[in-house]
Amino acid sequence: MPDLFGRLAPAEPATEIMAEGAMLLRGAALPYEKALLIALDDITASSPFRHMVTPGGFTMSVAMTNCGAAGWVTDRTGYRYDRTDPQTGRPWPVMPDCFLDLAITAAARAGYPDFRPDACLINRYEPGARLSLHQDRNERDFANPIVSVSLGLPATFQFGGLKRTDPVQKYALRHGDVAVWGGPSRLFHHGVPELKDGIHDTVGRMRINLTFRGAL
Ligand code: MD6
Ligand code: FE
Repeated sequence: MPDLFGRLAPAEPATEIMAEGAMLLRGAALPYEKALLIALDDITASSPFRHMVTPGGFTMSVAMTNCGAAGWVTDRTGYRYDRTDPQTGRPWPVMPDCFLDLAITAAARAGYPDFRPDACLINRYEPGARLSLHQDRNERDFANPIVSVSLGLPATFQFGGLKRTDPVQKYALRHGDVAVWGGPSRLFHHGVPELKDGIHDTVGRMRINLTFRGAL
């Protein structure tokens, strides 16, 4: 039924295909926004955001924490998934139901109905923070997609190919957007250039990214 202005409400938010197996579900996290931000406060109270060090000795500009059975960590010895938070010595906080529900629903909409994440890496970008072009390849089974949720300030997402030198496409990721990533593009290179300064109404002066994985 068209509204007063003749507009038809979409049954589901718009989707864009980024590559074979990779989809952008615009606004798919908006119904979960409040629940996600409340749950995030609980997680960071137990396992705070921290700037990890790469095997090469560089401190990352993106601050990270995790929830779920395993968390992604890096230090001088390498990248890995760890069942305990090395900073607290305790298991990572349990994955909240609203995180799980969003990840499973989004994956199913993108064609991955069997996805059950056991890890969620949480990235916090403050203005100037960036993540250089990389592949996500520390997970055990690449049959699992990755579900990536953007909250807060907008960012540019660079999306390349299997080779580091493949041409890169750019997508604007906004508050509530969800990218789902798997199949033939599971190992494509991707990155986030320097976050521009700004203030988001509900999230403030930062961008939060939740990436759900089947790690173990
Ligand atoms: C980010 N995301 O959006 C960083 N990885 O802040 C990632 O590195 C990423 O968005 C794998 C799949 C989707 C992603
Ligand atoms: Fe990644």
